[in-house]
Amino acid sequence: MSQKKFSGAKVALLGAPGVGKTAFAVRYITKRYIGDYDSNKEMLYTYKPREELTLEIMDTASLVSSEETEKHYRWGDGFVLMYSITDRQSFLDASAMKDSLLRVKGQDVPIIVVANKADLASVRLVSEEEGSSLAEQLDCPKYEISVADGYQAVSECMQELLIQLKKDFVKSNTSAAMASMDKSKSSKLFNFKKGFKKRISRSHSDTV
Ligand SMILES: Nc1nc2c(ncn2[C@@H]2O[C@H](COP(=O)(O)OP(=O)(O)OP(=O)(O)O)[C@@H](O)[C@H]2O)c(=O)[nH]1
Ligand SMILES: [Mg+2]
Repeated sequence: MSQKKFSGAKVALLGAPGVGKTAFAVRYITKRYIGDYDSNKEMLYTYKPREELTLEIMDTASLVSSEETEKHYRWGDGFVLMYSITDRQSFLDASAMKDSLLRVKGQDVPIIVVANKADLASVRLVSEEEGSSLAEQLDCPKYEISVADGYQAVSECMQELLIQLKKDFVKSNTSAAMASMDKSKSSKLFNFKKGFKKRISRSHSDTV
């Protein structure tokens, strides 16, 4: 059985307005933090974290219809679900997105929860425990980070997501390969049975 190589994936950044999705994408791709970004604008980036791997990263616009949001869910192979620890509504929005995402993609979807703006802990409005409970419901890791503070944490988040994406790719490829093996086995068996039947009916007609 020949195994396909994991060579790319589509990642969508999900979250309420102002949580830091664009800052996260720009930090990951350029290692830089600019601080002021065009708000609520959908952007699609292509990025190669290493030679043999191409990622499409969609920085989603947050103020879109539920049909648009569902399109993002269907488009993505993996997801970064973000909220800001300083914005309670963004946490509630992330929880609601979790429910609709699970409905569309199922429980095994590759995902990480990112609680951003940890540098503003003095004005925190979402506790660490609440974030962990959201991640538990998704059965995924949670990272509390500050995109503003540095590149390292953003890179670790994406490395974890890439591990999940690769596992998911291997799993779906293995089951596809098994299914096609089963199919070819059963068609071989079918042909064998057909040939066998022919031989029997021929030898039967020889005897009469
Ligand atoms: N203090 C702090 N500010 C941050 C951090 N990350 C992003 N911001 C700021 O938060 C604001 C919103 O960030 P964006 O990246 O534009 O947020 P967004 O999720 O893309 O917002 P929309 O495009 O409107 O949906 C900007 O002023 C950023 O500079 C962070 O870790 N700490
Ligand atoms: Mg943005």
